[in-house]
Amino acid sequence: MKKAPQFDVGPGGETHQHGGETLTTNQGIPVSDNQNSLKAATRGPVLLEDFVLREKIFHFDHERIPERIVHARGSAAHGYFECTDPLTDLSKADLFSEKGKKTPLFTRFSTVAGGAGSVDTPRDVRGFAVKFYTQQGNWDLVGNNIPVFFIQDAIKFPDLIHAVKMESDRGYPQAGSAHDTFWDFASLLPETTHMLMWAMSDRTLPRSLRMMEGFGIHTFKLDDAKGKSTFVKFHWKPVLGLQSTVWDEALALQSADNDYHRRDLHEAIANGDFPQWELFVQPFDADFADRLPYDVLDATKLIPEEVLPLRKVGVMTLDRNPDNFFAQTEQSAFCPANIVPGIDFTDDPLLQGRLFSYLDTQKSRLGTANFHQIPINAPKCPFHNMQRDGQMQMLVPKGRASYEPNSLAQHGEEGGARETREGFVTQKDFATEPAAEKLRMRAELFADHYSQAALFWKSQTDGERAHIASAFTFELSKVQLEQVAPRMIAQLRNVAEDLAERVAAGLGVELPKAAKPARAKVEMAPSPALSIHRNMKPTLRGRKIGVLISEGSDAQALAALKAAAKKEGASVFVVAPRIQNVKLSDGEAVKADGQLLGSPSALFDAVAIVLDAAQAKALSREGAAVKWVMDAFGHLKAIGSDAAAKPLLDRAGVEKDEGVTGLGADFFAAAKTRQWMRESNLRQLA
Ligand code: HDE
Repeated sequence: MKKAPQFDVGPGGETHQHGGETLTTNQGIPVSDNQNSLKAATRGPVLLEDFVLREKIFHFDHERIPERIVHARGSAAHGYFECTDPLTDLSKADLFSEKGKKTPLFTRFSTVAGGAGSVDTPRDVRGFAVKFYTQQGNWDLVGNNIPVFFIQDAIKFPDLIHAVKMESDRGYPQAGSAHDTFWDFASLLPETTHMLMWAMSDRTLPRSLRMMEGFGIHTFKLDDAKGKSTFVKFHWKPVLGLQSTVWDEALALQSADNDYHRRDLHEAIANGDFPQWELFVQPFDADFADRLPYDVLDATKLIPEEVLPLRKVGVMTLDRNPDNFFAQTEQSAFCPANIVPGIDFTDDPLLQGRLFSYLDTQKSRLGTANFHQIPINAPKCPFHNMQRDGQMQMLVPKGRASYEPNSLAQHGEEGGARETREGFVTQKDFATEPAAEKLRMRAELFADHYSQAALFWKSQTDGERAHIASAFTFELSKVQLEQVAPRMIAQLRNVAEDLAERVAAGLGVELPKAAKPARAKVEMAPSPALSIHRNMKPTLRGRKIGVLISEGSDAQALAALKAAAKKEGASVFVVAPRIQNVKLSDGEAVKADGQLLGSPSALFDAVAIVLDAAQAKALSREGAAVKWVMDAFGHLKAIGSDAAAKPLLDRAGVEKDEGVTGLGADFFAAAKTRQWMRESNLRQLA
């Protein structure tokens, strides 16, 4: 008989089924026929006795678990964190203790509003959750790609999410905030204003998960070995630099590739182009916090890098795709309460609410209090305690000691694990007074809703401001409740008059009276670090160049383009009207990577056109080719071509500018950035 399936433990501690050539049931019984159910006669009926059929269908019927109530759509990868600059002066956390120390981790990126099967590219905040498997237990830094949040107090979270998700009666829209209930809620809650500015900026349209920042958002604490605590904010910066798409391009991507971000992450890792982020901290003490005009326990506020510089701690590298989406990405269970000695919470009321929410949700999603035993969630250091039993218990705790204190060890039996001085200790919270009364209140400075929204606006380039004003206009244009847009614009007047005016003009409504602020705004100096345009890297690393070819394309020009792109660290995707057998000028028949109709230029960072004159003329009568070029121009991308492509460029309305180049070095220089100067001629932004 052939070998039965074997199980072993993978590099991440997961159990793999492998090696068995014989198909068996879950009980290990070899299966003789996987094509036909067991019937009483050739034409049936099917017999209840067919345990092979029943087991197979039973298991299939239970394949799904509840999706996450928020952040349902996500993509993840394994990797490691390498400490480059130890933090021993501030924290006793083991992962920050030594230069070169590596800690394995699992990172999941997500959108917030859409269901698990929704598209990757709606305008939405992105989750950025990292599970560090440290030697002192798991630390989950469950953050977002925006450094602030919509609300200040956990009690408003269900309202926020109910407002943004599909409307309760009609079940739409999926994955988008441009609808009545979201803006009804947001316009009534001025504390959302700062985050709305970010949400309406290009931060919510990332080009790639690999090209976005991440933030812990809340103020946390670091505890050193002597018991001293320091406040801290956590920041991730992508080594590839920040990069976003433009709105029209994001819309095009929704039809071009529903899995745009998931595919991009997976392919990059599969190709050995491992994405990396640097981890920074912003440490500060209580005196510093007291001097700020805002409250560091308010998650709608950030501390500009220019006010408090970042200190680098290490680098995260994602170098391994999940082996199985369900077992790892879907079953991963993050929890902000997973913390290790050396890192600690603060009294931020949003964080405090999160500390119990996530355990709860995992029980309802994964069905058992033993979800921590699922390999992706289990610590990679030893873990022992007196907890026992429960559904899906996978461990086999030995001995009688499931209580403590016990004296079994003194009498020669296994006594079980005990507490340690090295264990997690909550440091005295030096920031807040012990509560004199029990209050349902917020601290005074939480009432400042506009200072940092204005700071964000001031810190953007003109082009970015136009995008923000246009996004507000677009989203509010979708709102049918007439009271909402004026109410929102009334809030925006407290952020910046010109923003409010532009949105009102864009919607064609009268400028309403400004909303009465709960607290006067303070002036803050602009923070260039908050702009994407100012923080993009002029690089082709990690970027994709689309090349349009057809019959008779110049083989040499194509080869030269590919070689130059490779040198710059970019990948090349060849597009042709037909995939197979595209005969180049030298007679060689090549295979394209994608067909023109299914590979719109929105998928690429820059495009090149390598066509002979006859083909360029023929394609100028082909809608898909004209749109390919027109969109590349409209999405502010570099377009490289030679003179032969002119009929196609003309038909697509391409006007000569710095981004419309030949096929040589000029193309590669232009391709490293977006052609922002083009935008004001192309669309009427608010
Ligand atoms: Fe979450 N959040 N959240 N959240 N959150 C969840 O936990 C919740 C908040 C964030 O890739 C849920 O496992 C409450 C802020 C990410 O699996 C749930 C509050 C931030 C992820 C939950 C917040 C986040 C979640 C749903 C207000 C940025 C995805 C499924 C107090 C710092 C993690 C799950 C992953 C997931 C609750 C606010 C980020 C329901 C009650 C602020 C990245 O427990």
